[in-house]
Amino acid sequence: MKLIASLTSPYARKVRIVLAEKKIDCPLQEALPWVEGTTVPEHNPLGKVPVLELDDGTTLYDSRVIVEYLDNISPVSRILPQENRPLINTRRWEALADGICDAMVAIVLERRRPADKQMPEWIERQQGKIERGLAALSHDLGDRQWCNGVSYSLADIAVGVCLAYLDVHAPQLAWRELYPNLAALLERLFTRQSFIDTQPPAPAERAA
Ligand SMILES: N[C@@H](CCC(=O)N[C@@H](CS)C(=O)NCC(=O)O)C(=O)O
Repeated sequence: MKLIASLTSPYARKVRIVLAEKKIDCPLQEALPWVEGTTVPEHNPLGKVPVLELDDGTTLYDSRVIVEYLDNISPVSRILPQENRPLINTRRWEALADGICDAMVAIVLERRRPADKQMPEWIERQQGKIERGLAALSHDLGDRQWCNGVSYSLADIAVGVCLAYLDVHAPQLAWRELYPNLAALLERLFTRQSFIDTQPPAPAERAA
């Protein structure tokens, strides 16, 4: 089994954290989806990372499918609840956190276009998703220690990865002042080795 991923993708980071939490050994093959001649479409017709290649050559995508697969191949540190209601609740957190990342990625890509081709209304639309998404995350977390209330789960991993991604690409967003409960959650998450070990490379070292 190997993980095909970039070190900067928040979706790939979610998978890398799950691998670490579940103590699954899985080599990483670095692949950059945006560079000329990228090999990512050979593994995923959508041309996106992460992709998990199984020993029989089967490829799994996207990150949500991969994390479910990983949680089921090892009983160590289950990150998905077994019962339907808490499971769906966890998936809902993940959908929201991933959706905020989608909006941030869309802004990053738009800003890479020549200045005269960028669409401010498109960027504003994505910013609205991020702002409303953060407000919903904070509201739903309330004063609980973990997103699901009782224990650490995939919901916390997805939210933590999302907040850390915003820190890299939208440092001007004062989300910590607006939502101290999210700030406290991220601080708690960064005491975990899985979050520390999967930090993206500093901007100067970024390939893409
Ligand atoms: N929903 C997908 C999103 C994956 C995704 O958008 N990955 C980005 C990197 S952050 C990518 O590979 N984009 C290349 C493209 O869209 O062509 C997942 O969770 O895996």
